[in-house]
Amino acid sequence: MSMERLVMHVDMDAFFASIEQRDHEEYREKPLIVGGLSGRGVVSTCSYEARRFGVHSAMPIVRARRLCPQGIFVEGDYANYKAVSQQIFAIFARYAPVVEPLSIDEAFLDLTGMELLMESPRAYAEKLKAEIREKTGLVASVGIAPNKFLAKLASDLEKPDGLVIITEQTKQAVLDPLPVGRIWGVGQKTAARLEALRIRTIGQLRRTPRERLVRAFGAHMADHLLALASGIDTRPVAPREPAKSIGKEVTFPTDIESAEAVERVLLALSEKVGYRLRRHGCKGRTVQLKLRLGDFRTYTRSRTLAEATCYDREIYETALAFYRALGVKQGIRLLGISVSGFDTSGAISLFHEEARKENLYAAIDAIKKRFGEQGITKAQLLKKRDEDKDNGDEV
Ligand code: TTP
Ligand code: MG
Repeated sequence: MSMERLVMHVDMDAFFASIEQRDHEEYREKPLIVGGLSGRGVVSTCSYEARRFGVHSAMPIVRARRLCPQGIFVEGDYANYKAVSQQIFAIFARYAPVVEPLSIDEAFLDLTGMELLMESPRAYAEKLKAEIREKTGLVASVGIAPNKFLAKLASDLEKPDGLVIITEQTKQAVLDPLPVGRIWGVGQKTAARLEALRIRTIGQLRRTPRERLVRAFGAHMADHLLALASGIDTRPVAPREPAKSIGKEVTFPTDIESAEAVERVLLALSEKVGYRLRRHGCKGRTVQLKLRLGDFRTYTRSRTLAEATCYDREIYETALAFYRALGVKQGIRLLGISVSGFDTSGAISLFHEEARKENLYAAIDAIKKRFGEQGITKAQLLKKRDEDKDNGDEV
């Protein structure tokens, strides 16, 4: 028999916007929208005051302005948000032996076996919320449940400033009336397919005969849906293994010859690797170029930079210098770039220049997140993208 688990999910309320409201008195209690303000910019997030107008994350800024003309629009300061995130994670680390970060403002904490150390789960969550408020001036919402799916659902149920506990005894009553879209991993597509089967709520899903779901979704997906609809989720809370390197390589359908083509590929690869580094909050000191000729002879060159980087430009310039130094004359079959030697401190430099660069890349990344990695690419990569191969420990 397995021991009942106790999982906590913590998610900050309107994270970027709340930090701006904390730091600028004139933004408080106002509809505040944080996002890229350029023509193609999107909303990163907005204050709850702005949400009343229908504004939400990933919405084009242009549309947000139309919905909420009286709103205050700001670009945001990514370095500041990252620093606050580190403060919050330092607090999490003192509340649970195992913390699994999910994003810049949310994490799972495994409290299993700690029941005797706390007055009650609720009191423990209240203490955590109070400490976050005291140390950062910000508000978190918390969910506690026997598994990750229910804990994440719980933290969202009474946002902002929520604290919801779901138990084995209450889970069915909580789940049944909710729309299927609230199931983790059920996106608009799956929800529409369920809707076509006249399954709208989690309760209806739970009571659907398995065979019917198997016919529509296959056995694997059917079982997954039924388990979650019953509030069953066995995934453990696991600290992320920190990646050791992040890289990207591409094999060409036909060997490439011209220096111009090589440079274009190196630029595209640098942009991908830079984006991934930033998404994982990593900076690395060592940049490596891998180059394989048509006859399979393979060369790698790496260099350790004076300062760790996560920026496309620096990665590109290093890789390009290696390529030029190699003086290759034959056709090239494969090119790859990776960055390793990560900064463990994760500290963000406070120098102005550094902060400016981080903001610029944060804006680029918001667009990539919205439109996929192809959203912004200065270089045109080769036609045959499916030949691309990832390497490194991309999470
Ligand atoms: P979320 O936790 O999804 O959103 P939130 O904290 O702003 O609001 P909520 O109260 O609903 O939790 O994301 C955390 C931060 O990540 C958010 O403040 C801004 C950033 N973000 C983006 O930049 N783009 C996005 O599309 C999303 C969803 C978030
Ligand atoms: Mg949040």
